[in-house]
Amino acid sequence: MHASQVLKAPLFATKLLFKLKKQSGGREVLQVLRDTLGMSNDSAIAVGKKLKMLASPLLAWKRTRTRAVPTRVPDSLAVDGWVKVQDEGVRGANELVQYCTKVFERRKAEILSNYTPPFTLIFDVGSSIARPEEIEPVVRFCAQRPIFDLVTSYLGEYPALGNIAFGYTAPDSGRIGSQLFHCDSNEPRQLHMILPIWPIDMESGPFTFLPAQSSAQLRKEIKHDRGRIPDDVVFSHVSEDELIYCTGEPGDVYFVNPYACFHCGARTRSKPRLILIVNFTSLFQGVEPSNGLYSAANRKELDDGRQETRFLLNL
Ligand SMILES: O=C(O)CCC(=O)C(=O)O
Ligand SMILES: [Fe+2]
Repeated sequence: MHASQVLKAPLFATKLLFKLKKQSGGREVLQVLRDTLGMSNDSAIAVGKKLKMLASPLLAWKRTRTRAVPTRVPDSLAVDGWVKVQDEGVRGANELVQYCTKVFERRKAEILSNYTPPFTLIFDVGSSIARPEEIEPVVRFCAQRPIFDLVTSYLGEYPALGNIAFGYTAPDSGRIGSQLFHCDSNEPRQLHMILPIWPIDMESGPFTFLPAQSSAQLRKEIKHDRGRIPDDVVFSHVSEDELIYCTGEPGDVYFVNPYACFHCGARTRSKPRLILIVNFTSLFQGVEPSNGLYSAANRKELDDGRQETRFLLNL
């Protein structure tokens, strides 16, 4: 190590501490631990999470006191990292579908002209939310008790909203990026909520995943740490009929842990796909997304005073 690096270290550490206190800085931790010191991705994100919790002990305590939540986690979710919602009392899925369809129709020309595979993201969330009122119905849907409680029980802490991806994919879309098998390797305890806005069948590129137990086995066999995996590698270890395809009708709701389950999607063939994928995650996740709702500068505009919403948005 150079003398100049040694001198800079305290400044780096101080800046990092301030970032960690604001639930950011995970990328820097990863860079040092994984990329410089050679730690595995999993260990590095675990340390990142610990550091964030240590930097905000009161907040960490508040968000992990979840004993009051009565919901039992269904077996398939507990064991295999996924569930298709049946009759857990979830309301408003059809209304949300109608709403999303309307948004698509209203902005169709712009969405189609901006399209690049694997999808155009229709809600514009970056470091701030371009049109907070546009995503308000989605946040309200996520904050309803059956969903909030189920996710809380699974995560073991109150969830924060990460990305909300309302995505359009044109037919015959190809195979790049998230169309290849991968795990979202930033946080072990997270869930995607997957909702078809248009009907999804095998022609319209369903979200496709390998359940958690088989994924764990595959991870071990190929010594996977991170990154995308070519199909031929996956299928030399796994039979195609082990995969689960999130096909279905508008308003169906799936939950899948995208860390525990290898997945890919948007491999459209003859039909386009319109889907809503919302990520529920830990506020202290090892590596934070650049477009997470819980860190968007103007998320306060979505505050409706309800406790669930406030947890989801980190208000
Ligand atoms: O487009 C898809 O179905 C997969 C997207 C994906 O990998 C993800 O949301 O984590
Ligand atoms: Fe993914």
